[in-house]
Amino acid sequence: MDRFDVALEMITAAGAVLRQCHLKQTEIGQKTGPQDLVTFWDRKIERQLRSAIQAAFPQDSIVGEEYPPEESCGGSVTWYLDPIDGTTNFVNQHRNYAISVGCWEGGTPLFGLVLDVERQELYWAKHGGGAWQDDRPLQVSPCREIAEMLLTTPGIQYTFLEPHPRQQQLLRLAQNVRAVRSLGSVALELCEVAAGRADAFVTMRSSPWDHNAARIILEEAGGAIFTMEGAPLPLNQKSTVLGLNHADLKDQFLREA
Ligand code: 2AM
Ligand code: CA
Repeated sequence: MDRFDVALEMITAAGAVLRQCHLKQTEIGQKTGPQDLVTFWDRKIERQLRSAIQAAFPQDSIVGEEYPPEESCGGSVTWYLDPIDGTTNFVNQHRNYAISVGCWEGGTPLFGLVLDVERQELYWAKHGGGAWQDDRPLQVSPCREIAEMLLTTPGIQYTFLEPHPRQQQLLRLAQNVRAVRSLGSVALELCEVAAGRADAFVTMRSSPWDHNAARIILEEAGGAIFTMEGAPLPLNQKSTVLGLNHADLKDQFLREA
């Protein structure tokens, strides 16, 4: 099996485990406080994903949310894993959460998979092969007018309500778009832009495991992704994120935001 097939098999198996699990209160823990949760299942699923990769490709590096990075044993391929993207949704709703698996060779994307676990919908892209939701091709929206755009953000509190250097500009942008929506998952919301159901995405907080799979899907669907400074999105650092249905909108967006 090649890396994509291993990824597909392991994400499908992990999704089945999460759909069937019954989360107990004793399995929910806080990382830095009540707004920052981790569960037994985040860790269990990440261990399961890591084992599958290590068994098939022991030379690869692994960067996941819940465990320290696994250094490369000579290989140039890195996997970025988020066992549950949208842990708060997993805890509060048991829906609107994803498993995110991105695979890169150095700075070159290989493929990304984002599984909407409860809807059993798989978003995926191979570099140069277009973006897909299951067997349907994805295409970003053609919308170019900010006033007609649907803006999606996973974190209303830290993106719009907490003070930061771009807060006033982001508030103005939020007033100027058609509507603002929040699902609570970086990976699923970037896939919403890829699918043309949202036009733009912003967050002041994202980590490599949150966005390194979905960014491949967004770009393969015709979209573009940057930091909120308009710079290329880094691969290995936490960052702000601006996701767009078209790269040409960047300057207009950064003027407004
Ligand atoms: P997570 O569920 O894997 O933690 C909603 O807050 C979205 O932002 C989720 O995708 C969440 O990922 C992500 N996120 C990234 N960094 C965050 C942070 N520091 N605080 C809260 N959410 C964060
Ligand atoms: Ca997570």
